[in-house]
Amino acid sequence: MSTPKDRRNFLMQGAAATAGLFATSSVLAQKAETASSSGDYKGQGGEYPRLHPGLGGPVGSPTDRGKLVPGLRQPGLPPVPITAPDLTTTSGKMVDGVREFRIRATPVRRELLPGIWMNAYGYNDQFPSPVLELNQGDRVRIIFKNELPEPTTLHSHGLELPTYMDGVPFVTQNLVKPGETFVYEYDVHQEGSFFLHAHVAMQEAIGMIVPFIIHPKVAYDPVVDRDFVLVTQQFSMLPDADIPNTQSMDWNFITANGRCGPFTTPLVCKLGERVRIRFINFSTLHQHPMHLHGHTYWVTGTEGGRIPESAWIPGNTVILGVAQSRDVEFIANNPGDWVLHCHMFHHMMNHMVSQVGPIIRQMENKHGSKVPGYPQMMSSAKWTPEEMHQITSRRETQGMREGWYHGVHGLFTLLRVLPPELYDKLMTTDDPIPPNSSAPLNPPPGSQTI
Ligand SMILES: [Cu+2]
Repeated sequence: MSTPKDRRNFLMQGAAATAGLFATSSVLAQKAETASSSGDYKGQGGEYPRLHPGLGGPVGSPTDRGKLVPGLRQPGLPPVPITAPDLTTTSGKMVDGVREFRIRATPVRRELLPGIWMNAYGYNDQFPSPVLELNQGDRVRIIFKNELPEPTTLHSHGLELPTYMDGVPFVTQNLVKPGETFVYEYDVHQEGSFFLHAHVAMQEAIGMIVPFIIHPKVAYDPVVDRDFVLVTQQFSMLPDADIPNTQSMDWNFITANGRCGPFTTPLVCKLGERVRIRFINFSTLHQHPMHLHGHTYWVTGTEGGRIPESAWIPGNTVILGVAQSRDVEFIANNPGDWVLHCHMFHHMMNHMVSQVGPIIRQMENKHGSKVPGYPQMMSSAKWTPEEMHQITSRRETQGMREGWYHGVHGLFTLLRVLPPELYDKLMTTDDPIPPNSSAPLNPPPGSQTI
């Protein structure tokens, strides 16, 4: 796991790698014109409202829908470290100039929802794996130990490396048997949102993915203040089972970073920041059109790395094909709690049960309750107070609208865009924050249903 010392070293290396290049960059001059943390952005190419929604400059201009508006972070710093809600991150350890990670393939139990546990495979006893962070240009060494009861390998998806490091059983290497260790080592010249995974279909279907984020030598321009990772997966875990059926062509749980909504932990940022979200889809069968409310983002990267600015696409829904990654960026200039979810309707459920409509209504009448079991009993409406407490007691959810969790299911999480004072109170103190502190932030008079 990443220790504070590891993280400091990682940041220092990044700073050393980038400082010289930044000093000669014309980006610096442009950043100097950036507005302070309050007020609109006024810089080269026009204006953009940082604290409220707005189009910015004309289509095609640098401030068009916030396209090239930088974050509030000072220029010249190394890339901002990854935030992966519900996962850990590590930048490994530098050993004789090589960035070294120790990865163990392990059985793991994961609580997808309060009280609903899945037995799966992961790495370093986590599910999904810790997120690995490294720098473009690193030589990386992955000391990979197999602690599973079956053979496996570790494939580096999309990396341009020597074939004998590619981790494909039989084609490029022998299987790594239980208890054995294999060392993967190669130079990394790419940058972007990559991932490693087992290269055996049944093991992939039971969750074996390692997010592998390669930061560029020079922080991308425009600079972001937040860099989130969300890994999407799907599983078929039928009633009375706690192991996903990896042969199934069906599914009933879809996860973001190993949890289902509303147990997913919200992404939290400050109003006015530039935010990047890196989506990685490691689902067995399905695309996920990931939709963000209240904002327009630009699609800035794929599993192949950064997209040139001229080819960025604006939108609010980006399709993640299986084994694809997509990076999106935007200025979080619309305060409030915004859902971020897959828009395939059956992916907005847990256990294939909608939280609205006839099934739920049936549950609430005395006849429906005579049929216990699947799927009637599978609803947040049936959670115990202790299980509900698991949902509502998390710090990142404090201050949201009361009962918010009834509207968040399946491949669903939230982006919370908070005024700086509320953000600081939430994330840097333990002060109680009453419900309805953030959403709606400013309900216009008469806007409520009567
Ligand atoms: Cu989906």
